Amino acid sequence: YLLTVISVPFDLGAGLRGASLGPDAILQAGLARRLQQIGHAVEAADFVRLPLPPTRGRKPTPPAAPATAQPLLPGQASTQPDTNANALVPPASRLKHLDEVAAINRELAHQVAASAAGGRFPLVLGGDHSLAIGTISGLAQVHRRLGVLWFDAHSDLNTAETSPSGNIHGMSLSALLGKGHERLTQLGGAAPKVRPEHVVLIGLRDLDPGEKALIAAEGIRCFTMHDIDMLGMAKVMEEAIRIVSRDTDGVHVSFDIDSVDPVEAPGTGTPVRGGLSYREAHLALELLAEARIVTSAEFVEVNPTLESDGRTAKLAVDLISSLLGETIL
Ligand code: DIR
Ligand code: MN
Ligand code: MN
Ligand code: MN
Repeated sequence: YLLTVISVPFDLGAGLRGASLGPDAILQAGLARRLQQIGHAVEAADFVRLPLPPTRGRKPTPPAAPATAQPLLPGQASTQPDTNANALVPPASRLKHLDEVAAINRELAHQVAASAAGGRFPLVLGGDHSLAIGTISGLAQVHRRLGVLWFDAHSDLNTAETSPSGNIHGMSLSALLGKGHERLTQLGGAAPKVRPEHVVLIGLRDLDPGEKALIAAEGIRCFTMHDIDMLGMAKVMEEAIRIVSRDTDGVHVSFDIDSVDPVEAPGTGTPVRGGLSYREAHLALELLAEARIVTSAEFVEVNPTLESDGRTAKLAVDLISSLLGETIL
């Protein structure tokens, strides 16, 4: 591969700060040297680092809530009528840091599209998972029918209406499927960026009610931790590879490090027990490397502030290496 390694130190899509330090932690854990050992020629010019979007301060004070607003219970959709004008547009207050998320993702879509259009393999280092909106929107400019493998403890299929948190990293996949706020769905091109039949989710174990409803309504293929326990990762990947390579012209791996069990990946903002083992995660990516179908990838949600020994960034380097062809023998 001719790689473009795109670092995006951005974390305003997540509920906790700190994933912005993920790219540097992954680079400091020795990514470049490992890629060279595998045989990829990576030069300084192949490493791009996005600047943070211009903001009026990292944490602007949110506008005061209207006096009639009721606090939302987790998972409860608002029953309040939207008093400001258009009831079809969810109040921006339920999409935290929408301006910043939109700005960074516009720039990321640009960079990814340029890399992919030049026949290169874009490798995005996050940053939080809201960045998938920019990555995949950029890829959609080059791949008309992109397959997506989404490794995650969560499904990231909320919208402003269903989100219990307002954090956009929990809404990125729905936005890419054309569901949600138009500033996310229309970013970097017309919606949808991917079709539900070309998407596979792997590692799921923490879903919100609205996400389950969307999975059922759209018929999105999911391999939950239960399925992985029952079938084994080899069988899961055989099926997943078949789905994402059928009638597609490229395959993207969107890897949320919280898909891996917190024992191996404690440095992440929303850890959930019962995740992929070290070997299950590696086997999945090794099988993808063997299948030679992957054309781009992103590794997100590494938050080095939540651990002391850097093991999650090191894990990310190991996983990226497996995806890009490192073998045991
Ligand atoms: C939750 C958590 N479903 C939300 N999502 C996370 O806020 O929408 N996604 N952590 O990675
Ligand atoms: Mn903001
Ligand atoms: Mn995610
Ligand atoms: Mn997640």
